[in-house]
Amino acid sequence: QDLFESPDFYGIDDLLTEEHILIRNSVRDFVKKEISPIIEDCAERNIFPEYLVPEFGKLGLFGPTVSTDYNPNGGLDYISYGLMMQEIERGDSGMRSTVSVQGSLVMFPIYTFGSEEQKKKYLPKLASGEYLGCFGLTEPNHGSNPSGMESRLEDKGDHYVLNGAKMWITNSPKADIAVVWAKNDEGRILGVIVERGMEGFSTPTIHDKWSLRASVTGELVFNDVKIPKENVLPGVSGLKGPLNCLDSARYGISWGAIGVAMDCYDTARRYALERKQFGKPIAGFQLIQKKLAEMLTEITKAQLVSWRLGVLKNEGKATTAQVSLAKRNNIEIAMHTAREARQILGGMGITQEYSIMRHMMNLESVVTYEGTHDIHLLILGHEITGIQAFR
Ligand code: TGC
Ligand code: FAD
Repeated sequence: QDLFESPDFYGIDDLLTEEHILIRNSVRDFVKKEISPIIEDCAERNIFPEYLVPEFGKLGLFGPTVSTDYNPNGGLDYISYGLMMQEIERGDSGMRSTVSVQGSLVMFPIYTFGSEEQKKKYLPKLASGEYLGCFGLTEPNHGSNPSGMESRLEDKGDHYVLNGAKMWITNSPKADIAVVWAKNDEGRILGVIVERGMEGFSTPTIHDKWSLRASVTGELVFNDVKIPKENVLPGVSGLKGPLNCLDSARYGISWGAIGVAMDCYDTARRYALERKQFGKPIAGFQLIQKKLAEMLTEITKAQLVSWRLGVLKNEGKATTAQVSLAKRNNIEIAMHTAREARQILGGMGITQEYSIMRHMMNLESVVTYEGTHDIHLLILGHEITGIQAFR
């Protein structure tokens, strides 16, 4: 049963508009009714609840910042988007993965770099959830360093031929389309839209994950796939194409991590008030209070970071390094909160009766994808010193 009560120690709600609160509450309600009741079972059985994809579309979760010209539920700001991610990830990081890949990594590049025909053809179907998309950047030999990618687009005059492989791709086994990044004959990175059914294109599933078990992850394999020239994203070339998309997704993840931390904090607080040892509720012991006080402190700081970053994004001023700080910090505090919350629950903390252990396992992916914890530290180090320490 989902009894969640949201902590709001610094009155962050006062910084939100009525529309923000309405959006936040409708997604919170959806999570309570549609995600919380099924998610432990899906995670245990390693099942992606695919039937929720059109429901996410109806709720307006896909690409909310895309203009209403292509998305009837679009035209919203980045705070609305962040609040959606917070609520969905409170339900499960894998559900937020599905939503943020579709919105930030598939719709965003088509909307930002695509031709008018591409926008009209794909965006409405992605917004409604009729199509599911995925984003192929990482390769078996190139994760943190995508500039080394080996996937190739060979120019054959009226079309390209794509060869190569992508690894660890969220949604890939179920996706109708993939936005894929590969190098052309000049070694320049281009984005192309690959459709399921194209000859030579396959999407094997990656099995046996202990993390994000309710999300589906796979490979993208390209064997001489003929790509029509009209499937190339005309508006960008170079690594800045995919990195631009990542800025949007990483921002959303910074909010999502707050949702996880809130869920763990709230579960631990309620449990500590009910559970008695040595004749009194464990919430009455100083060591438990220290854990809860520190959790609330970190959640409050994280809320302020993401809210301010959202305002900067709305003004078009947010920098990559600011996004890195928020993603890195908020996942770290979510991981710490989850670990401390699990301890407050004692033995019960490792069971499926509570969401904490599932969140803990999920966060191991969240701290790795969209740039690892240490890569974000190096992005900040670069910003601070002007010296690049990646290579
Ligand atoms: P570097 O030399 O720094 O930059 C290359 C070009 O890109 C430009 N640039 C950006 N442009 C827009 N937005 C950004 N955030 C940008 N950052 C850099 C830069 O100006 C340059 O442009 P130009 O015109 O001079 O070519 O690149 P580098 O090769 O040194 O790499 C930098 C580094 C390591 C930070 C970067 O490659 C990186 O972020 N690595 C981490 C890889 C990563 O995050 N992969 C994520 C894969 S997708 C994923 O995980 C989805 S999970 C989804 C889910 O399930 O939720
Ligand atoms: P590596 O890059 O091999 O890194 C291994 C370790 O080395 C890390 O600790 C890293 O921080 C460290 N390291 C690397 N370089 C440096 C350096 N210069 N200095 C110091 N330390 C360094 N990718 C997509 O393109 N699309 C997706 O949809 C997608 N979904 C994913 C879903 C899941 C569940 C997971 C786990 C991953 C997903 N990824 C996706 C891939 C993800 O982005 C990569 O796993 C991530 O970027 C790290 O790459 P890697 O796993 O190859 O690790």
